[in-house]
Amino acid sequence: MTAAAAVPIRERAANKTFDVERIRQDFPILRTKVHGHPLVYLDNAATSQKPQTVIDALVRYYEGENANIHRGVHYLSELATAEFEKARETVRAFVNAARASEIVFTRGTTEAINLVAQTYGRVHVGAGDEVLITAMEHHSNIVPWQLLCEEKGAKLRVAPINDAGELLLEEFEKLLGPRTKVVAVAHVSNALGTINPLKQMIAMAHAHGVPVVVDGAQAAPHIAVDVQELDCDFYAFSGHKMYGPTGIGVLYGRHALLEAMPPYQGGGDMISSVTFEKTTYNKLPHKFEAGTPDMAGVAGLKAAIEYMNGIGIAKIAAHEHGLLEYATEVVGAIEGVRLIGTAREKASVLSFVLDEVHPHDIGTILDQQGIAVRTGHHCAQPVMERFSIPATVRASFAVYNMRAEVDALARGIRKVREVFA
Ligand code: 7TS
Repeated sequence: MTAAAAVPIRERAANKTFDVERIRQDFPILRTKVHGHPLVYLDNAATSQKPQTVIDALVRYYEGENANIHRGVHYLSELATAEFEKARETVRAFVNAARASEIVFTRGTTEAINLVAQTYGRVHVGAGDEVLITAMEHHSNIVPWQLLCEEKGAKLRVAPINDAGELLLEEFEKLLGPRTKVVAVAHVSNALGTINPLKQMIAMAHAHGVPVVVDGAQAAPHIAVDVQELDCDFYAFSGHKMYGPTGIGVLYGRHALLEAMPPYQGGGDMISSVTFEKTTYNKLPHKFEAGTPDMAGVAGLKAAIEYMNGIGIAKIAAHEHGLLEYATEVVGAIEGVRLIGTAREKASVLSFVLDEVHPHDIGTILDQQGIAVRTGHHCAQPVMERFSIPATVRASFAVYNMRAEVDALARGIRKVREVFA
């Protein structure tokens, strides 16, 4: 065996130089012209674009593999089932779960969190109990817990953040107590870009015997995730934010917890046997996958993970971090710009406000120059309230973005200032 062959493919790829122009060729949509300008797509936190290999995987699925899974004895059904379970193994390796049966396919992060709230939550949270979240959560990691707390007469507690958008870890720890039954926290904030000190938070929660649900929607596309190293109990993420198709996502759950939880939805595939008197449930993870799943979406998600692995998550993270630092510098230097979210540890997201100009007006003027950003509250209204602003402009980066696009953004913002001068 040669020395090169001894190095895993993923690491070999990570050692190659990073060629963003080459990567851009993989994404057909990046050739789009918007109002006569090349598209500058900086709305990746909302959803990322898809490489050709992911688009091809969807086509390949429908052209050559489509059949319902886990039920047929015929060729196509067996092929589709095998591909589906291979994809589960790809996801397992991506987050380094101990077992493939800990990987549950869902519609996305939102459904994954609701699943935990409605199963684990409904069993373990009672009247007077508490669910602890943070002040930087997306609505998807607030409302499912609010619904649970309302139903059970429990209380939602919120750990505060500082002016930089960093969690106050000591306050978080103080809020953990005998009544805390679940901690639910973002790995990376979608509105601020803050990377939370998850390992410490999880250790603190576990010291109180409390399981931790991680909303990984904004982390999985950008930084390496290792659920065993984090020691988290649940980890949720969405395919569409990490170069995969829409409509598919993942819930990782610790085996013993998933095993003890009641099912989420009832239907086909999640059962072992059904009589009118009694139903017994299927083994993990099928117990949580009622009905025909998004088989094409799963094939696309597998292709997306393979695409990311081909580049290497370390390379992706380093490239995006470089862009974020550069953008922080050039956008931050524009007169009138106030950055929202200046944590020391950040990923992908640059949120800002500009003088008295409403973010929607900024977004509209940027769009005229082909620049796609998100404006609004980013489904994190409590974050806006924390900073006493109605909305921000948010640029969020992906592997295919370039420094030239950051320059275009900065030019666009200066243009907005001229228009409103
Ligand atoms: N959690 C976080 C941190 C998110 O950023 C999002 C989506 C979700 C959960 C929900 O993910 P879904 O795939 O189930 O919808 N965030 C955004 C955003 O920032 N802009 O549009 C969607």
